Amino acid sequence: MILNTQLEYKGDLFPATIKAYKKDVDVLHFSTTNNVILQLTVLRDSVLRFRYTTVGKFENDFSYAIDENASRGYNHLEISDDDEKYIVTTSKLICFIYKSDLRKSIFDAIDKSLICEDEKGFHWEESYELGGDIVKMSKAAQNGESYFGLGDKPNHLNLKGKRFENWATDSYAYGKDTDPIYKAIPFYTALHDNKSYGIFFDNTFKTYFDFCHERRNVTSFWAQGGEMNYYFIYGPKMLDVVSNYTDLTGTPELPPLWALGYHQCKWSYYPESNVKEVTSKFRELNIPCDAIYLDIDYMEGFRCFTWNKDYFPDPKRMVKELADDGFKTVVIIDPGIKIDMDYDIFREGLEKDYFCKRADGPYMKGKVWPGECYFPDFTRPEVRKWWAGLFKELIEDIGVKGVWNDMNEPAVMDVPGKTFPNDVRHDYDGNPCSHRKAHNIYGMQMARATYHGLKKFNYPKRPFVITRSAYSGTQRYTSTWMGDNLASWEHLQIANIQAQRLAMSGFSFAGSDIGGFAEQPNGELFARWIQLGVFHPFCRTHSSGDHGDQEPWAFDDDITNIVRKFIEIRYQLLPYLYTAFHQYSQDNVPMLKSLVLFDQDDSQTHYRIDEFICGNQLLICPVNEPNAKGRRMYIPKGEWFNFWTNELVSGGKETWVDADLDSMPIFVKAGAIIPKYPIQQYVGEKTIDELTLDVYYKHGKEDSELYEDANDGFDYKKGRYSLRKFNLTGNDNKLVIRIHKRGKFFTSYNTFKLNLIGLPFKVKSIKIDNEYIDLKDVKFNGENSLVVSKEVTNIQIKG
Ligand code: MIG
Repeated sequence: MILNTQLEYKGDLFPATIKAYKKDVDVLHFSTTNNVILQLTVLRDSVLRFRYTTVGKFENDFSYAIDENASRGYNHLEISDDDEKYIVTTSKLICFIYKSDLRKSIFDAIDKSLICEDEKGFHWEESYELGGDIVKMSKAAQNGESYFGLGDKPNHLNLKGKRFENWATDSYAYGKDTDPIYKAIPFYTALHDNKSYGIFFDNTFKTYFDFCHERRNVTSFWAQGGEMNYYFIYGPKMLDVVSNYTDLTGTPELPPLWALGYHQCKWSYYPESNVKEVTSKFRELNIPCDAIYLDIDYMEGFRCFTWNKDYFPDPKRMVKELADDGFKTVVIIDPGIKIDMDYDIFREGLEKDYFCKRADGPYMKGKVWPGECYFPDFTRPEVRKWWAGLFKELIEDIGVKGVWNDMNEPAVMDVPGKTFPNDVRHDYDGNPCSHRKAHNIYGMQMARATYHGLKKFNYPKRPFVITRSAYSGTQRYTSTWMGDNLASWEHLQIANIQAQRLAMSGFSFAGSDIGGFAEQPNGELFARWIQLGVFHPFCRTHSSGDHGDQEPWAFDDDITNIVRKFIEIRYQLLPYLYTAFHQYSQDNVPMLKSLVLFDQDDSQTHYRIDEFICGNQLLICPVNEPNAKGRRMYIPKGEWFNFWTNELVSGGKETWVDADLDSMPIFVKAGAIIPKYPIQQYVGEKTIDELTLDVYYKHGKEDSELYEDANDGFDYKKGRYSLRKFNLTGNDNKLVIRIHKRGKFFTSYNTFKLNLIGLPFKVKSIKIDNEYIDLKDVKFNGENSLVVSKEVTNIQIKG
């Protein structure tokens, strides 16, 4: 019913003709006769930002996602026009902006091919109910186009044919295709004609993405409010698209190395004796483990920053004893603060007015674990500062090493929508708004505040934070997990997809609850899940615990042995994983690469979901089915060595790979040099006095890297790191390795032990930095191994 006092519903509205154009260095403004302005910013030759207003004036330009250190600058920018259009040219892109309707077409500047084109382009609907616009964008889908990304969607890796929603949601026991779940990461990459581009729609309201679902030839995205504000990122390599997005939204600093170890968690380990029983068992059974988690029951009535003294009479002593045994203690902290006048944190929050309020003034009251709670407005800088300060005792005094932020979607029990009502007010860093706009970044701002607290009080050591909810950019502050999954074979597959998808969405430091959170896996499923989990950047077993135990020894001895074997492989690969983390942190390279990201030119890879590359050179494929003795998988093009047998296989085809329960398909790229540590029960248990390098022969060239530093602390930022680049070149009777070192860090070891794998010739001479070495010093016991000084720069092996 439309009353005459109401505004007239106008349906979709469109920009009219461009009437004015203005250039301000790298920012171009196109204004239409109906008050629409398109602001086009040329951030880089391959990155354009498009921002629209429908009221002739832009609001304050503010984003939680964009990293203040994002690189900016182009090599070439030229603007011209003809009767029909404006033409913006950079060294990578050509963008047409049509004068009649503001639509755009974007081309590759080199071969002039069409990359992405507006269909209706920008349009909008006025939101009479809430004010502002429902902003929309539609693009013509290109021939054979595929779509990837969007964070944590538990769906097929290739998003084509589907519609998604971004609204952070607590999703206990979600299933395949449940949408949305915990995170909102409105970034996707598209791929057609071997060229890839990405779109990051930086809008924190509820957003939607439709990939040829509503209309087969159209891709569209829209939001319930805010601005049409998106970044167009061109590759043409998908890896460059992902890296550029990651550069825009940031990467984390290096985590302490122990955070890449194995973590054990359960809801809940208590009292202290139970915690100790678990940690002692790891040491007794020689299963490496670096972190132990305390879930909500460690608190006094679920009050954040308190301890239940019946269960944990002396937390400082316990944390110290655990630390002496190599365990880092991580504790959960939720956002809800219990309404309780005898609880100092509640009183302080109330007095200082730090809690979220409803539109008309009352506090936002919601029920969570502690009962009725108020919730800090983490979108206010002074509240974040206060929150960070609350960690002083926990970290500085008690010695807790990591904090786990849960329920920060934010989750509220027993209410429709399971979150705050839309009218709740937020500061949004001085841009006051309702929960409609702040919902998707609430968890991010909580994790950010937590990170700053840990960074401050754990200094000079590095902080470790893990969050459940996230928006684009959250990866700068914290690691993440996929929330409450389920102990099923299907969920093992989902976990694999989610970790890959998060990595291609800028968020590499992620892992699933190994074995499944809800319900209980059998030993076989747990073993298969561990096998996958040890190749995820974050590796933690967690379970709700109400369906039985889920520690490595909770099944039978065979399973325990398999679990140990794979966790040991992870500990051996720590320098490899750490190097991958460094490449992520420093160069924006995702730590996991789906095959499509690894080789987009091979169309076989576009629909593969199980196989992925961990780091740059390990090809992993989990076994997702019960009773399997192996599986079929796709080996990407190139030459690969079977990790177990060192057998060489040529890729570009599907093949059967044997993998009994104590094995899984793992391949190493030919030419790779894989650094390995000895097995340790926890990071730092042993002084590393020799580093192993597994050198895989290749006919041709391959580059590898090894990054090392003190494994904690911030000295690496002052140049105290060591980065070695290995260039390997092989032919029929020769293998040459050149090593180049950078950085001022001195490793604890002086020698490398090289294992030469797959040499097609018998070694006749070895020359190291121009000196021939006596072959008697080389062990040839089926495996060629050779010890060299870590300072060597050139190794020549001849047959
Ligand atoms: O309402 O803290 O996803 O990892 O163990 C459940 C208890 C709250 C949900 C988390 C889960 C955690 C659990 N939490």
